[in-house]
Amino acid sequence: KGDHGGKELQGLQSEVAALRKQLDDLAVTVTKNQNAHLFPNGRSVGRKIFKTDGSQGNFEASKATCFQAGGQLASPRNSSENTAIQQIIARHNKAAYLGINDMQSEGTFTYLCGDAIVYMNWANEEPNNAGGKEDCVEMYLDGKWNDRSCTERRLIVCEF
Ligand code: 289
Ligand code: CA
Repeated sequence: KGDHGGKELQGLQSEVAALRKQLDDLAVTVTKNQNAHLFPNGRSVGRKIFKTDGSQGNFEASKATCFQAGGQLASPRNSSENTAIQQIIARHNKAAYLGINDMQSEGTFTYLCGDAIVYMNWANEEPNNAGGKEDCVEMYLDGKWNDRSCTERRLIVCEF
């Protein structure tokens, strides 16, 4: 039998080394592509990507645009995500609707999936349901939130 087993092991080890190199190269390519895609209208936080195409729409139009793109309206679940969206809208100098509303039950804000929100960043004295018709949520340029009528025109920011 001789050194047959040793040769086989060597072969496997060099195959593993080649695969590891391919994986490293792939990681470099992915990072480079992601940076290109995020420049200048996107931000990434963990595995989430927030991005605008610069267009505007009311809440329903914004929701549809993001859904058609394979994502959903930006729905910040922590302060890092909130900051990422805030950076995008500040760059465009336009407020944006978030994927959050209280259409189902006044005063109970949920994500589009229906779950209750786990993070909030309301501006002072918000939400106030002004005029009794503010079921959507906009993010101001400073990152603070205001409940607002769903029929305004706002920057469309999606998450993927
Ligand atoms: O129609 C009321 C809105 O324009 C906003 O007016 C004021 O900024 C505040 O009362 C906000 O809460 C309100 O959404
Ligand atoms: Ca309000």
